[in-house]
Amino acid sequence: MTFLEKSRGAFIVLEGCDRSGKSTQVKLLVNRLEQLGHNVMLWKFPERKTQIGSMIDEYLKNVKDVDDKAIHLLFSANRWECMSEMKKKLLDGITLVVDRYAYSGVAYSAAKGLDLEWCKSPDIGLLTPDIVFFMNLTSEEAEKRFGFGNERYEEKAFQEKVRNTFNFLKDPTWKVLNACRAVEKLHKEIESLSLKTIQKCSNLPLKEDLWK
Ligand code: Z5A
Ligand code: MG
Repeated sequence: MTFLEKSRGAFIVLEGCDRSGKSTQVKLLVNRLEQLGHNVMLWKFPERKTQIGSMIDEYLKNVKDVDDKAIHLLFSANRWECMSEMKKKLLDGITLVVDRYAYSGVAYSAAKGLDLEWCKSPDIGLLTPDIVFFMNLTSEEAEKRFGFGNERYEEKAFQEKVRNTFNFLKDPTWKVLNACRAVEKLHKEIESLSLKTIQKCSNLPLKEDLWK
């Protein structure tokens, strides 16, 4: 644990299946928090700009095939390589609003049939979010949103398996939101819970104990 001499930022994560509105809400939240004068930054996983991230990008765009276990470890390594920078920003008082995290890592790999505990293991000990918003979208509503794209995983049967794994991973600290509602309604709820979280955790130590 890292003990604090000044206020730290909050570590806020949005998770959910494809098309559930994560990126839409992450952007709205960051803009709103900036308007309110908070020090805030948007972060997204995978972080495609690093060397590991570019291998992941090629995999997702079907440019390259990678063994299921190897790509799982690359997604995890991509989070680990960002940890020290994220930690520094949080300790500098910057709130991070993060689009997908280790829960996506486990949900997509376990949906391929990999053992759930094995999938969790490389991410054990990452920073634990202060709050996870889970965007809960029915598969019918997901299909209405722009159809599925060209990236790997964007296929209905696979998405059902991902949904089931997310349900299995859910813990009582998650805020499960009905993602079928209007963008603005969801935004208001996320904003209000985020502001409470920022206040609540400002003097608490960072936790580096995910799944420990
Ligand atoms: N992946 C993995 O396997 N392992 C890992 O460790 C990690 C990720 C971190 C890339 O993700 C892939 O990587 C992903 C998981 C895997 N696999 N897939 N497929 P990505 O995050 O880069 O994917 P994306 O391109 O950002 O899409 P997305 O996340 O699926 O979408 P979203 O961010 O949840 O939704 P959105 O872009 O905000 O909205 C989708 C559409 O719906 C858009 O037209 C919006 O205008 C509309 N929308 C949004 N909200 C609403 C509401 N409330 N009502 C109606 N319409 C709405
Ligand atoms: Mg997105």
